[in-house]
Amino acid sequence: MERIAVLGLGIMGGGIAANLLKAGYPVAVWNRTASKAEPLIALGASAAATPRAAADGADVIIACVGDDLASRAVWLGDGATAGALAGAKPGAVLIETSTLTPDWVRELAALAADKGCDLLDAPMFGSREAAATGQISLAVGGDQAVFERVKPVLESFTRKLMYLGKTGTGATYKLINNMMAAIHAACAAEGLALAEAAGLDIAAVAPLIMEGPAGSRMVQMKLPRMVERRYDETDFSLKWMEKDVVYALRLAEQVGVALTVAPAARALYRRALEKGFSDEDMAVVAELFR
Ligand code: NA7
Repeated sequence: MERIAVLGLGIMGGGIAANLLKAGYPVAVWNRTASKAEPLIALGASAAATPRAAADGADVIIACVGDDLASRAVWLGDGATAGALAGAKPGAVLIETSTLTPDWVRELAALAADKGCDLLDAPMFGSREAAATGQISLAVGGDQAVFERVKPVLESFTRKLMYLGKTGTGATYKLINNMMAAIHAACAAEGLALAEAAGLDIAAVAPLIMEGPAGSRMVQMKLPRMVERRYDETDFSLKWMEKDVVYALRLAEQVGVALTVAPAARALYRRALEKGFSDEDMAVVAELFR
C-alpha cells in the first residue's frame, strides 16, 4: 500500500489522517502544534518531527493547513522547520487540500515538477463532521492521469471527487464557492438582525427562512447557530472564511471582475475578526448586529 504523509492536523487534516489510517494506509503525520498528533498516533500513525521527515519515503503527501503562508511553510520550510518538498522522492504525488490562492498553487506545482513530483490542488468541501466520517468532497486540479493514480487514496477519506482540469482549477473553484458561502452567511446574519429588531418571533421565523427560497445550505447550517448564539465547537473558523473572501477578491481583481457584494461581506468578516472572534465558528458574524 502507498505510504502517506499528512501535514496539518487541524479540524480537517485530523479527520483525513484518521480515515486513511482506518483504511489501512501507513501514515506519517506532522503538525506545528505537536500535541494534535496524539490521537492519530493512538490510531497507529507515526509521528514526524518535521514536514520533511514526514515526506521522507512517502508516495503521497497531503497538506491540510490554513493559508498560503502556512502552505509555504510546510512545503518549503521556514526558519524553524524543514519543508516537505526537500524530503519528497521523485514520483511522489503532493496533494494540497488547503484553500489557497491559485497563484501559489501554480508556483508550488512548478517547484514540485522541478523535483520530479506532481501536485494536485484538491481543496475540500464539508466541515468537521464530514472530515471525521470520511464524507468530504474534493475539487481537483492537476494532471488527470495523476489524479486517476491516487484516486483510491483519495476515496478513503471522501464522499465525492470532482476533477476540474489543469492545476489551479480546484483552488479557483473553491474560492468562488467560499466567497458565495460567506455572502450567504452574512446575509443570514443581516436577516436575523432585522427580524429581531423588528420584533418578529424568531422561533417561528427561523424555520421559515430555512425552508424558504432564501434557505441555502449555508443558511440552513449557520442560522441555528446564530439564533442560539452558539459559536464554539467550530465547524469552520471565522479567520479562514475571511481569508477565503480576501483570496477571492484578489482573484476577481486579477481577472477584471468588479465585485460589489463580496467586498461588503468581507468588511463584515473583517470587523468580526477585529472583535477577536478569529477561531470561533464563522456564524459569529451575527454578533456584529447585537
Ligand atoms: P484549523 O483547524 O484551523 O487547522 C489549521 C491547520 O493549519 C493546523 O494544523 C495549524 O497548525 C496549521 N497551520 C496554521 N498556520 C501554520 C503555519 N504557519 N505553519 C504550519 N502550520 C500551520 O483549520 P481547518 O482544518 O478547518 O482548515 C484547513 C484548511 O481547509 C484551510 O485552508 C481552510 O480554509 C479549509 P496548529 O495546530 O495551529 O499548530
